[in-house]
Amino acid sequence: MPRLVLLASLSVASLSAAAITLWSATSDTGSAIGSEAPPSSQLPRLVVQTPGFSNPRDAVNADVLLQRIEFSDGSSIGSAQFVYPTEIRNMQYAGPIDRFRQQNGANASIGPTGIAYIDDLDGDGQSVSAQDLGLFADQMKIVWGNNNLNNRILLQSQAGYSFVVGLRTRIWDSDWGRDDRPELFVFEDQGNSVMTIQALNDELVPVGTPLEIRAVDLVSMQPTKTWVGRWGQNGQPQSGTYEAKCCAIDLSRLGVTSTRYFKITTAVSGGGEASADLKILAVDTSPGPAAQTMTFD
Ligand SMILES: [Ca+2]
Ligand SMILES: [Ca+2]
Ligand SMILES: [Ca+2]
Ligand SMILES: [Ca+2]
Repeated sequence: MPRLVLLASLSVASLSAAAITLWSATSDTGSAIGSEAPPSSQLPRLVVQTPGFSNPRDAVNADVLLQRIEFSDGSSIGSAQFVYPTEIRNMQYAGPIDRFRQQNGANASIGPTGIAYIDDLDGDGQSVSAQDLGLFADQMKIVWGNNNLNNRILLQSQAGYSFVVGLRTRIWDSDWGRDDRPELFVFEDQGNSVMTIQALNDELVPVGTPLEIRAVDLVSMQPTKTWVGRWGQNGQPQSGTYEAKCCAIDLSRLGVTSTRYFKITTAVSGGGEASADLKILAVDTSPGPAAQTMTFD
């Protein structure tokens, strides 16, 4: 309809030029899409259970459990095989107090319940000390060490943060090239935040290529949408829900074939909001390096 309105306002003499302009604009759009890498928004099926709640939106004060990841090739991996983070290092946060916390449903059975602000952990809630940073990193290992998507960290500030994540074991890409069996799963409330992931070697030196995850990369989970809880600044549950969205990353997008350590940074620059509310886990379903290099023996 907009095109018809535009054409009607033009003289007959300019019609063909206008038509060419419209055609080339359409063509440019088409070629831009065609030359892009495959969309990063394709997710495997992420099977979530909410014990005791038939409607998953009612479970946001309880457990929201990721039970299984089903890949497009028909394989699947259960929660017992998830590779959780077991180290959080180099925690950086220079934002305001009462804005950065761990969170879980008040009635959850998996993970520590309630909320805990980073600034409070040293007993002095007026500032964020080096001790706070270390204690929060310790708590993150617990919060991120389970399959309850309701148990996560949450930031209500544009100040941003950064830290290094160490997985329990090294994970290997399922295929050295780009493939649709991702290894890293990033969950974020509402999918409206920007962050950068940079793979590191075992000496924590950057390797590969930094990957920016934008809001458009964080998409609704399937086969069903998943919801997590909201809490007010006073620590009380709020009505309503946040949708938990996900970005699934093939290791090739980080420019590596395996990784154990990676750095997460949220920065205000880049046009998105920095306040990522996060949970991250990994899977390792590859045959492993020995099998992949066997033909060279
Ligand atoms: Ca403090
Ligand atoms: Ca892969
Ligand atoms: Ca790959
Ligand atoms: Ca968010």
